[in-house]
Amino acid sequence: MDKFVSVIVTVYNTAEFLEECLTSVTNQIYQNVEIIVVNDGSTDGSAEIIEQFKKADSRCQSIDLHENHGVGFARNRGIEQATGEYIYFVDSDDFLEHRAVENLVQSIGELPFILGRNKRVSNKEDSLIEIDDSEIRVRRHKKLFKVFQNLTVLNSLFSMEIIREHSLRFSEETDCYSEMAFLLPLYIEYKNVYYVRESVYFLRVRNDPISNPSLTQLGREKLLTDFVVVYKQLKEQYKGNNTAEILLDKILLHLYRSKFILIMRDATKINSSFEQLASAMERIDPEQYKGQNMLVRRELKALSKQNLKSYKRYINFHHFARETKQSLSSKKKMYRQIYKDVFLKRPLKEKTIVFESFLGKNYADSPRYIYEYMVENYPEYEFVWSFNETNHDLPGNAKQVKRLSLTYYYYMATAKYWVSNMRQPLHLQKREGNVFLQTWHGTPLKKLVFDMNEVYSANPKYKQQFYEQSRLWDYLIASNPYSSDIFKSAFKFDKVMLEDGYPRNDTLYINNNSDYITKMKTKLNIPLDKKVILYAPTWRDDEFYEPGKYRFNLKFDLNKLKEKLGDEYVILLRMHYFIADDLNIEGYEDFVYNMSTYEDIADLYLISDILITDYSSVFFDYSNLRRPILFYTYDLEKYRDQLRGFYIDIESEVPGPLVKTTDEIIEAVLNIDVVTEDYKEKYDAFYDKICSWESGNASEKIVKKVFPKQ
Ligand code: C2G
Repeated sequence: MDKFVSVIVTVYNTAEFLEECLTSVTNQIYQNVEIIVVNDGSTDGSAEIIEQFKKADSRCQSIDLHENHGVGFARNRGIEQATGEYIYFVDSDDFLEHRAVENLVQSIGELPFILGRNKRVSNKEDSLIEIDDSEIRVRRHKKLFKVFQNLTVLNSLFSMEIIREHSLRFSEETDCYSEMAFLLPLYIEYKNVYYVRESVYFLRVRNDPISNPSLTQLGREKLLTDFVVVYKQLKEQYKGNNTAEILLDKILLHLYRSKFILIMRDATKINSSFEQLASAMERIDPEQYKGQNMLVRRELKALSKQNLKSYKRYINFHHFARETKQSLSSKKKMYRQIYKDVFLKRPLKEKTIVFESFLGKNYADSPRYIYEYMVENYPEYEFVWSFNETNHDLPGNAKQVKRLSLTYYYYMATAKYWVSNMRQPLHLQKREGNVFLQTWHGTPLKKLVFDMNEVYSANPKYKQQFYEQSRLWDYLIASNPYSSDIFKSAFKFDKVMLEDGYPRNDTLYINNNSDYITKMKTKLNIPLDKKVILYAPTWRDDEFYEPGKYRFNLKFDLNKLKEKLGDEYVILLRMHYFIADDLNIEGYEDFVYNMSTYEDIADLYLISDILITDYSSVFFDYSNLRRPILFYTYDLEKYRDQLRGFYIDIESEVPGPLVKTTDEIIEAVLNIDVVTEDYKEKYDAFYDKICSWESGNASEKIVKKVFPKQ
């Protein structure tokens, strides 16, 4: 076991992943390695991390390229410096299972190269796998082309002798597909390719392809451009070499069907991509596409003959046929198809507005107050509300449509205006003239989207999808300067920020009087002789049944609370709209009131004397009332340090005490006047920071900016 291995790690702006990557390399149980880290002109903190590893581990050395040249160039420099008998490549955003190299070295024997297993990971759990390597088996890949088409050199051990013999090098002209030049000679020469399942390499699926994409996330057009360069170059170089030409043609066909054809779905991109694709396709041997279906064969023929007109005819029909087939498979897909092919072609209704709050769950939040102002003052508009259940009680003559029904799609396609407090479904398209007023649903404490620094996420596409969805927003409401700054970075929002306060908070100024409060308490059957504590916590990212359905159980002792506070207070429980659990309050009916399904939390703010929350944005709004707030933060460390991260220092900046137990809650409530006095200064400062734009007429100001009158 004395084979000396050169591990080549190429780095370009991957500071957030690099430590995990290099740790996994230095911690390999196979120790007989040199680690050559090629810094390909990184401009983030990568260089410092590399230095730390060099200091800590004498096997680490680096090559500093000063300027970014691309991974092919960087790997070639690594090969030139390598002194090992074997080469092993690593990408600096990935990481290795600790036996990855060991299991390859053990298995390679006299083979010129051997492959391991690459596993994609998008969250921590994906990398927690059991590997049984009590018996390591070397297996032969049955389908040579299937391996080649992966076009990867990762988690493979290559003998240096073979690299020299075939002068294996990566292409340096392109960012993507530089591996083709390195791999092709091997696949021509060796018809048998072997692999070891027990060697595992983790390919990280990056969750922020907008701020820092990996090469494969650069987009299909970039992939096409680079592929065509490498393909043409290799076709020229291997002219007459039948095996090489077949492999190259197969790759082109494979990529056409899996990636490039999708570019051609977009009418605005066909013209520019056609030429590139055609210039590759005219070099393909028509024999190679005999196995394709008739429609694809026609497309390929049109491409190779540079006939754009007939290509467009075939490709449009191809996409139409595919979508129609899909649309027949479910009602949901059929609606989307009708939306796209029929409704979007109907004229835009200049005076129609679709409103939605909390994904159709409530008649609440800023869309509600904007609507109510418009019902009174803009009767010439047609109003539509999107709800999950169409039985809401609302003023005016709005049409209620069931979210994601055919009627919903009809209005989403034809209404000029959308007003919503959350993101819209990804498949909705914005058409010319359409105006989207995004109200958002809270001043942020918890870090949002692009400010979330998590390396793993529940949905690896979250950031990309958020980015796409938020590009459709024309107006965004920020209720205070603090939110305005955050939204610009967290959402990468650069259109019109409306800085007039929150429409949803107007009611806190208009209805903060005893008549309204008594009326509300009576309506909700809350005893008039009791003071009210509102408990409104947020949700936890890691406690869920399924996406969108979160768990919550009360973490305080209701018995104790009732015993100590029951004479003077009642408690209103208000769960976040993501919480699926139905809270059990049996036995506490005269003390605890479950208000989780009540439409609008603003009424609950108005009737309560004290708010207890945790990390929910509700306390920002509640502070408009200048009433006492307690922060029941029993899981602060976990929530702040592992799950989210905060924009403000919760321990020093919020306008109330952090309490961690039932006893501390009771203590604070019984001494609420003292708490109020103690926090007066902080509360005032907080109020100035958060509530200075609120005036009770945000709805009016915003409506006047967005909706033209007659
Ligand atoms: N909400 C509610 N009841 C709760 C919690 C929240 O009615 N128990 C409503 C409030 O209007 C609150 C909004 O939902 O402002 C957002 O809830 P948060 O708990 O702040 O959490 P989240 O939905 O993740 O939004 O910028 C704000 C963030 O996006 C937070």
